[in-house]
Formats: sequence, structure tokens, C-alpha cells
Amino acid sequence: MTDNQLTDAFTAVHGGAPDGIWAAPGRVNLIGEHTDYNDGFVLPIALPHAARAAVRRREDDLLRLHSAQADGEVVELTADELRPGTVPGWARYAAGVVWALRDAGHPVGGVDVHLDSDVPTGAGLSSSAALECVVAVACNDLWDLGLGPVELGLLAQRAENVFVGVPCGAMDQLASTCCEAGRALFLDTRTLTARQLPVDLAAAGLRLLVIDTQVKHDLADGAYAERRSGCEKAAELLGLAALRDLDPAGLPAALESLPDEGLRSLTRHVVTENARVEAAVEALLTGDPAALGPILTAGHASLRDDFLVSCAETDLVVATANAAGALGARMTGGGFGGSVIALVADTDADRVAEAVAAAFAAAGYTAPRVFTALAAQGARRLA
Ligand code: GAF
Repeated sequence: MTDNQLTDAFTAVHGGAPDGIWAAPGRVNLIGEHTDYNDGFVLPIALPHAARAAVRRREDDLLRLHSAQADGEVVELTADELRPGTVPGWARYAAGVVWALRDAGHPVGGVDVHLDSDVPTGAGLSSSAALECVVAVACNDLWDLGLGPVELGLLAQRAENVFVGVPCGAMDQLASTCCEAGRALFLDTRTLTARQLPVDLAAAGLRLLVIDTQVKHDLADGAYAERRSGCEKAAELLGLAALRDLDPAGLPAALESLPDEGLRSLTRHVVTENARVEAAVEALLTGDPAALGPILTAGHASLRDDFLVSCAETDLVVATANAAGALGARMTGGGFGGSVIALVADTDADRVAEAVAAAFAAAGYTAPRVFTALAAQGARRLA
């Protein structure tokens, strides 16, 4: 939607004009899955798909929240009365950020908000982080808070952890606030050191397909929290601050010392996944993006066989895409459905997409949605 359309929609709901328009993108993670809450490495790119918000600062502390994707109602809340776990539905992502900013001592008050997002929901593409981050950047500008992208991303993560109640790591929110166009964000989630790595797949005759299986996942359903607490337990038993601290050379001995196969396989995934991120960074830095292919496929096998967050649909996409000529493929995001990324030569893109569509039809699955991912700009003011 254009800025004018957003302004018109804001005016129709709230009356008058917004103070400005902001955008915050969804993401795909190239590699480094379930590493962010283990103090590890991630390598996301921002998508052109984004949550956009027309926002106006209010002089009272009323939040009047409206979403083009919801049923038309305006959700009215009082900033001072916001409490974790009390706001249902999409509005909790916006309200949670106001809560997190105020809880951190920032003098944020009421806002009128009209949201419109084209980040597919439940597709593993960070639609909720996009909603959080667009409100965070808007409040940062409207109250002149002077917060940088890392601080804003971490506040948005706190909104999700505490206000919404999902124990996610920081990747999605930091990807949304920190990513740059044409670059992948190599982030060390312990030190929060970030490097922006050029990712020019087109120059190499390649493209990254995003294949949304349309199987909805829900991070709040407990399986994600279980994986996270399993990793924390393994680290504790190994005497480590986090699984990030386990060197690949020490992995065999560490695995032997763990009491059960569940903890062993979680540990194996995290240690090998961090090494895959480092290998992927090397591929990008040496100008050899095709080398990402086998790294993606190995990452998928680890998520499927060790971390147990894959599902029949994502496994079918990966197997079919690779059989049809993809250089590599893997599920992206938290898992239990959602999207697969496939690295393909430009000339093979249609064949891969058609093969996946045919395999889904044969299996009786809903047709997948396919688009090409282009590394887009992180959260920003549009107008
Ligand atoms: C979800 C979470 F929100 C992220 O923090 C991350 O853990 C990801 O799953 C898995 O890598 O998107």
C-alpha cells in the first residue's frame, strides 16, 4: 500500500492526519536456527514484506490501535494500565512495545495507530516482530528517544518475552531493526556485534526462493519453550554459560557426558549450526554464494533429525526442491510448519517451484506460496 493509502486509512479510523508513517520488515534467516537463545550466531536478511504503521502521538495516555488485517475494531487501552499477559490478539504486539518502552523508563504516552502488514502470519517470517518493531521505531521518533536499532530490537524482544509471553531469542526483532538492503546481518547474539555482509545472489545467477507451506506454526504452543529449556539444561549439565561455549572439537566428549539422547541431539544441533553460520559467512565473504547450498541442506537435516522442529510439509519441500535442482534448501524460522528457503540458479527457479507445487498436490497438501527473497532495508521512517 502507498503512503497516501495508509494516511487515508488512518484518517478514516482516527480522524485527522498521522504524524508520520513507519515500516519494519519480516525476515528470512539464511542459517543459524535456534542458536539465538544459546548466545550463538544468526544470519538473517530482511524481506521487502513489512508491517507499516501510520501513527500520531496523543497528549493523553490512550492507545487506540487499528489493524487493516483485523476485523475493523479499534482496540483501546490505557498505557498506564498495560500489564503483561492481559492483551489478546494482534494488539498485544503493539501494546507490548509501549509497555516495554515505559517499563524501561522512556516517557512514551498515548498513540493513535493504523497498522497494515503484508508479512504472512504464522509463516515463520517474523510477522509479530515486524509489528513490534514498527511501533518501536515510531515511538522512538515521536518521543525523540534517541534509541538505536539494537536497543529498539531488544526492547521489542522484551515485549514479546514478557508482555506477550513467548520466550523467543533476539534474532527476529534485531533483524527487523538492524538489517540493511542488499546485506545479510551476521549477528553474534551474545556480544550483539553485527556485521553487514553483502549478499548479491543475482550477480551470481542465483536467487533465494521462499516457499511458504501454509502450515501455521505457533511459537506459544510450548514446543519452542521446551527446546529452549532443553538447551539451557544441557549447557548447565556441561558447566557452560550457554551451548555457544561448546567448541566443536569438544562435542563428542560432551555428548557422551550428557544423560539422554534428547539433550545430546539438541546440543549437537546448536554446536553444528553455529559452525554452519561461520561457514556461510565465509561463503559470502569469499564471493561464493553457491557454497551456501549444501550448508542450507545440512542445516535442515539437523533441524529435522536432531532438533525435531521440522514437519512433513517442510521436509517434502526441501527434498523436492533439491531433487529438482536447487543448490540447497532448509526450513527457516522456528519450525513446526512455516517456510522453506531454497537457493536456486535463476534458470532452475520455475522448475523447482513447479516441482514443489506438483509434490504438494500429489500429497494432498494446500498449494504452497512461492516468492523470491530480496534483502531489504530494516525498520525506518517512510514519511
Ligand atoms: C523464532 C524465534 F522468535 C527466534 O528468536 C529464533 O529462535 C527462531 O525461532 C529460531 O531460530 O523465530
